[in-house]
Amino acid sequence: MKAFRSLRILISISRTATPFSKTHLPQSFIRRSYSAQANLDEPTSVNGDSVFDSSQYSIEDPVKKPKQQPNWDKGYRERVERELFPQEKQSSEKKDRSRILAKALLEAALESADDELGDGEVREEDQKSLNVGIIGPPNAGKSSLTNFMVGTKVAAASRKTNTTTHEVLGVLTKGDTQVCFFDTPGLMLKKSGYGYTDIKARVQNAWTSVDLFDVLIVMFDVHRHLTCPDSRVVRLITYMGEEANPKQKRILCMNKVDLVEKKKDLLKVAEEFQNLPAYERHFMISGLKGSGVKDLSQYLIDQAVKKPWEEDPFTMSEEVMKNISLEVVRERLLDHVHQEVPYGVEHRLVDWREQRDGSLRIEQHLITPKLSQRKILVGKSGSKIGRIGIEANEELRRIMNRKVHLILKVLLK
Ligand SMILES: Nc1nc2c(ncn2[C@@H]2O[C@H](COP(=O)(O)OP(=O)(O)OP(=O)(O)O)[C@@H](O)[C@H]2O)c(=O)[nH]1
Ligand SMILES: [Mg+2]
Repeated sequence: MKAFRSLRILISISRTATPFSKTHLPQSFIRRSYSAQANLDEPTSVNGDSVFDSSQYSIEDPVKKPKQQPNWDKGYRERVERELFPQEKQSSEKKDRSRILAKALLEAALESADDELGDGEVREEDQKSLNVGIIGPPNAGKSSLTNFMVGTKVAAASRKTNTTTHEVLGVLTKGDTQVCFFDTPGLMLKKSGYGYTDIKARVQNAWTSVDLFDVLIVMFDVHRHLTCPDSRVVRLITYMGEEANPKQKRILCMNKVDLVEKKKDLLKVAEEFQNLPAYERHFMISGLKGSGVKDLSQYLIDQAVKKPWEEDPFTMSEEVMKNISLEVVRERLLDHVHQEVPYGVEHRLVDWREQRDGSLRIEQHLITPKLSQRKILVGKSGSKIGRIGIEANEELRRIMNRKVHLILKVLLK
């Protein structure tokens, strides 16, 4: 595990005196963990309907991945490049030509070209990094922004609240700079300053190490705030903006501006939060549609300091990919299964294996506490879990740019 993440886990485990520390659950329990084997002490029964197995469906294969290429779908990245760095894209062809020429000249000048850097590679001493945490109330759009910035889906986003259940990492690498985004579960504060009981453990996890981020984005849904102001949200924003932290820059992001019809209403909200000393900047953005995100990403890139990158810019780590596989299925689960059912499901990754033909075998178990919930999740003759499986499988194939054999089993606790 990388240094920053390891440090955060250590700190979150060792801290017990935070405002949210009533629960003494070790933080490592709250983090998503992966087991290589199914937990066999589960008294579960499986029938044919409750299993989705993608090998029984014909799902189109992604284009074969050429060697030395990123292991995700480049289409997503290209869209981000277009949205966030448009001029650079336009002149890239010209740049390519000059790069080829410069490279040829350099090669001629150097006796040995052994230490030459490949395209996109940056010497460790020239690398810049920034760790950015995104916090805010449920449904503010934290995960949507993370996905947009990163250029691929790393976190589930849904109109339902409490979609994100644990911290998710997304990485943007541009030139010599790498920005690591940490998307967190929605935070809520009661008048007492404590988190709500049901989500306390998650809130605690997100808060214990909030100070470690170089930049903290506090985000809220400005459209919702204009239509029905929520005192809990105001409390959170105010609380986070009251005291400046000399080691951390905090910025306020008013999200979902695309939904606000009268743009002058945005000024009202900006005025409402203008006298909070801890916020260095305010941004009005649409994390879903991308407006304002270019300025935000440029601001973040400018904050980066000389520090070696923690993540490989070309290859998603297995840890990140495993997490994406769970997030993609969770998003589909929230799309297709309603009310409280998806929230009670225990979701486990039980097998992750590269097959000889280069494809990936992913097996996940969805464990429900009640038989009735299991039936809902399975659907008539397996129709619901089948739908979830097909959609998730298609998306995983696109994201991972390879054939994925997805198996979902719905089990009873
Ligand atoms: N119109 C619009 N919708 C948005 C925007 N950002 C997010 N959404 C939608 O808002 C809903 C919630 O988005 P998420 O990204 O899941 O929000 P979140 O803050 O991560 O939510 P939790 O994980 O539950 O805390 C989804 O339906 C998104 O599509 C935006 O800028 N504009
Ligand atoms: Mg989320």
